Amino acid sequence: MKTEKILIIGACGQIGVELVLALRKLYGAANVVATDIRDEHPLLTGTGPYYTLNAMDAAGTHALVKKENITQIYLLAALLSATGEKDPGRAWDINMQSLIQVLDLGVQEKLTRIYWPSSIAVFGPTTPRDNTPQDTIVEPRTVYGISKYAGELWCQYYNQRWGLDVRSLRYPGLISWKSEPGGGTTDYAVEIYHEALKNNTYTSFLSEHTYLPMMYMDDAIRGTIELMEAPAEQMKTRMAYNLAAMSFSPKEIAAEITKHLPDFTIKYAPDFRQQIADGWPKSIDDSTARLHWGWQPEFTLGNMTTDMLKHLKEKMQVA
Ligand code: AKB
Repeated sequence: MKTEKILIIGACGQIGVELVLALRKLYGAANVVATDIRDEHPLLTGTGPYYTLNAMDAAGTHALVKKENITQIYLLAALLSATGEKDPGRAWDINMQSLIQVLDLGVQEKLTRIYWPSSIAVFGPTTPRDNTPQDTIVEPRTVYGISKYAGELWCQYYNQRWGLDVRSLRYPGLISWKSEPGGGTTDYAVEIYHEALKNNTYTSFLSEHTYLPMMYMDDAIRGTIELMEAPAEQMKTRMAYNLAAMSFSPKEIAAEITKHLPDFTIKYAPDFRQQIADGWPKSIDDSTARLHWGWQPEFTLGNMTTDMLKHLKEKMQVA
């Protein structure tokens, strides 16, 4: 068993739940301390230590780091793209303040490693949209994207100035069946599976040909852990790494679902999230992550859809 004591902030979100469970398998249940402002997620109950913690509470976070002898932090708490546009000031405060507090704690308490997620939202309408390179024009147009890009620069700054080992990935839209997303522009690609099984129809809030980069949660969790376990000398950038697996449109995911549920139908009613999606890449070039630390995705739209429907059927007790 590995010898780190890990604190997860934002453990009850879409990524947090699965990351906590995966890290507890690797590091031992007692060595992964889960926290969130919300009540404990039912899938975490009984699997290891849990505390209620507001990511904005610097003193509370510091006290917990001391009490639990924490050596690494994964900061996952954030407001995502769609929620962020409804209250930009709050999104900026939450996303930035929580990060800078954790980076300061990292320096003060000499933490061995910090993980903070970035996103494809750092890119904007002036970025090349096909196979978006690791280093390119970056002019985000959402407050979420601005906070993610500023956050990447802060991570790089703390690494260069204080040698803090902070690592980050630009996640695409993440698709999962265990825990649900909330407040993102890519959330349609999770909702569609639930609605297909419940009602055999789905109304997409993005138009039929809106291509976005996406990834199955299994790949995202494995990629995150592989990044965090890679030797420091392999981290040749301290901005976040582009990470990719697949790209598809609402029409294409619907066609894939129809292979399993032939009567499934889709309608389109684009809302304010269309404009956000239109400013993001259609596909991502992740060759730098592949080269530096060996990233390789495993899931495609086809095997992800088979897996999603199988697990959701069991979870939702659909025949
Ligand atoms: C969102 O849609 O806001 C997120 C993201 C791409 O970071 N899923």
